[in-house]
Amino acid sequence: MAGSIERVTKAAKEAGLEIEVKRMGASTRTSQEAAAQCGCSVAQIVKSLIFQGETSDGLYLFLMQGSSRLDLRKAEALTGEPLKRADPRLIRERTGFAIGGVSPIGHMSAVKTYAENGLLLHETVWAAAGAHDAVFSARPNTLVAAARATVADIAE
Ligand code: 5CA
Repeated sequence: MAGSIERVTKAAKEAGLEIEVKRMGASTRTSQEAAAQCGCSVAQIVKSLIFQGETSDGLYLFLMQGSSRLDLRKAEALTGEPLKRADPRLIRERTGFAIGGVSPIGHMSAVKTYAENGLLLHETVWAAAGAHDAVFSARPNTLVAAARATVADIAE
């Protein structure tokens, strides 16, 4: 999507996070593909999962290790409402990102964000930068701060 990478770069800058967006020239749509391209473990890939509140209609972003699965019950306990997977078209409309390129930062409108505590165990993590072949690396604590994410135990 036009301007998506620029939005990520701008959001990083505004949060005081220095990032270098890398176009890999091959798909980084999935955690496995991204790990292969980045030469890191799947756990070091940040999955950006978007869910929608059944009651509020609002979107939530869950930042997970690539190797983890979101525990929906834990997630719903945090959000205080039942959650469902957001429709890809809705994700595009509200965040400005297409599935496979959803970034932890730079959304068109603010999204309430939670981060898996296990992400902080890594020295470096890699996240999507707004396109299906674009990534950036960061220290997890600075990325979590830039995303204004609440760190929690949300993995299965
Ligand atoms: N670029 C990589 C990592 S840097 C990436 O975006 N990975 S991801 O895990 O954050 O994004 C893919 C995720 O999108 C999948 O794990 C899946 O949870 C979600 N997804 C895939 N297809 C759909 C769909 N049809 N509807 C909603 N979510 C989907």
